[in-house]
Amino acid sequence: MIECVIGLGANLNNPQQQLLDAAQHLLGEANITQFQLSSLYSSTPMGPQDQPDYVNGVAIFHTTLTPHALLDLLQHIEQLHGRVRSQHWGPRTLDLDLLFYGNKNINDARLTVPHPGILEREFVIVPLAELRPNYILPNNKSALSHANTLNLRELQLIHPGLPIN
Ligand code: ROI
Repeated sequence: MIECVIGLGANLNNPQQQLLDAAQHLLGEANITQFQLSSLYSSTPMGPQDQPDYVNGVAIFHTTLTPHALLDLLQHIEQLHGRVRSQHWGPRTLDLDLLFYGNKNINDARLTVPHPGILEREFVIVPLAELRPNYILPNNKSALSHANTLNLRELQLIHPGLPIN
């Protein structure tokens, strides 16, 4: 069993519901246990500003899936929710990013883990710090101490977390 952290994001078609549906899907997977979902936060877009605000959260769970099998599952769930891969850094109905896979480092054509953008993304670090304040990040700081160094921009809690099982 490996403990994984994923980031969830959406900014189209009722984004909060997209995230809750994705969480329900993951929760129902036979190869996933101990699933926890953070609170959901609204956040202003990083990157191009001519798009709606995002809803973001983080999920932590245990899995027996390999990293690539988990990536396949995440992409399958994105497809089910009608993800349109249009422009780079553009709006999307559902984005599921594999942030951490245990303490493994992965670098290949499909996967970079830990996810390279994590430290700059308050919409990832704050929900992670909520679930695991002592989670050690790639800069060797805890999630909570790193969260306290970030500009929180417009991050706002909009939905409480689900202590699912
Ligand atoms: N901005 C925010 N706030 N949240 C995201 O999930 C997000 N995802 C993206 C880009 C376009 C980088 N901006 C984002 O892919």
